[in-house]
Amino acid sequence: MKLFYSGNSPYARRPRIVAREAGLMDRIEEVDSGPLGGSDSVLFNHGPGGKVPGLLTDNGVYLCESLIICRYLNDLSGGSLLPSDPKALEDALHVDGIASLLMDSLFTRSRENRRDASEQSPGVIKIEAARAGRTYDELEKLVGGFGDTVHLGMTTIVAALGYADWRHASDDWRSGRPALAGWFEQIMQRPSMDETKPIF
Ligand SMILES: N[C@@H](CCC(=O)N[C@@H](CS)C(=O)NCC(=O)O)C(=O)O
Repeated sequence: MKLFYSGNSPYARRPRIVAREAGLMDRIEEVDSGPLGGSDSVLFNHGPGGKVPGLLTDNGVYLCESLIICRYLNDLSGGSLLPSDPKALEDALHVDGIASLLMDSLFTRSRENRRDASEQSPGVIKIEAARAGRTYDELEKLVGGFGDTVHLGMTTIVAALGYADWRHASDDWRSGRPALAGWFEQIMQRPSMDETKPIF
């Protein structure tokens, strides 16, 4: 399989962590596809999106969208990154949903911040900053209930918070959220998290 990514993409980081945690790296070649956005990108050989991540399966099928790729990798590993207990599964999906919306919110605001000033929407920036703040607070409440076993929701939190450190350092998400900060520091010791962290 080939996993198309770019170095600091939080969306691409998700399946990159999942592939490592699921023990699938011996079956995956990671293809650095940056810089993104060019009309001649190699990504257009595989579909209309031109985005990372993308996964070319051994059957030659191209999968896009981080959620779908993570689901596929989890299935390939026999479901190693989602609990089988029904209530624990709901809890893991609950966390993955919240972390996903944090990632979308952070990404939307970052893209807005990088637009030319004449094209920026202060309204969007304000709405997304408030959404991110609420989401950090919710994760602070939830993190105490996490066990030691890594699941998909945790991988998404790491990708989102790592992106926040890069693009939204002024959010200072650790401030007033000691449980989340401590959990993040701990989980970043794992090779899967460390090897994929953004460089800035
Ligand atoms: N919903 C997509 C979002 C992926 C995405 O927006 N990736 C960005 C990089 S972080 C990208 O490839 N941007 C290139 C472009 O917009 O042309 C997912 O979950 O995979």
